[in-house]
Amino acid sequence: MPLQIVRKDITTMKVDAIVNAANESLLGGGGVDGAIHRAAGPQLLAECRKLGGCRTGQAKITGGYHLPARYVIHTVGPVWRGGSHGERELLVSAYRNALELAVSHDCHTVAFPLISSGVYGYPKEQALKVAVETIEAFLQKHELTVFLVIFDRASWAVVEELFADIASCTGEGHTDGREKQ
Ligand code: AR6
Repeated sequence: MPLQIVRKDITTMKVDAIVNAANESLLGGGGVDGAIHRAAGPQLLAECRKLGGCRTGQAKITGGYHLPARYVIHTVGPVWRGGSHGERELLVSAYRNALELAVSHDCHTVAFPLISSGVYGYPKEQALKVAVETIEAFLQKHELTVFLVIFDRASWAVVEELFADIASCTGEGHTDGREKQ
């Protein structure tokens, strides 16, 4: 199952790497970033301090410390500024660079949150489409299992709307039907 969309808290995912939707400082924040730092413990922030930040669309990797995941891949999605400021390209780049880092660290299972769709304001439906398209394209060329982890009710409603035609939708999580093609 190369891409699965599931409704969970990403900090509980038992995968090789979880991806953090961070900011350029890499020094923590709210949303999924705050949840990951809380669950990983203070050693994560100590390692992040040594990384010198991360530009939007780029990605950096650290240990997972107290998380079940071995690694945290920190990437920075774009702030939504109306859609004509290169937001899509930057979001594609954030997913792609995180996936490349996962492969170069021999990860076989990776979990992503819906990057930029919270505090950074990227419209949820568009954020979901970019995530699915970019991950699917990457999986054409790489052996990897990817989970797209949806947390909040509003995002899950968008998933159900966009993928309503998929029979395997259970309400707990479902498989992106594209793999059946
Ligand atoms: N597991 C999975 N997804 C989660 C979790 C969780 N535990 N918690 C929240 N989400 P956001 P952004 C979802 O705001 O938009 C931070 O302060 C959330 O429902 O975390 O990329 C950073 O430091 C939403 O769908 O990230 C940056 O400053 C998605 O994760 C800024 O926010 C992304 O929401 C980044 O903003």
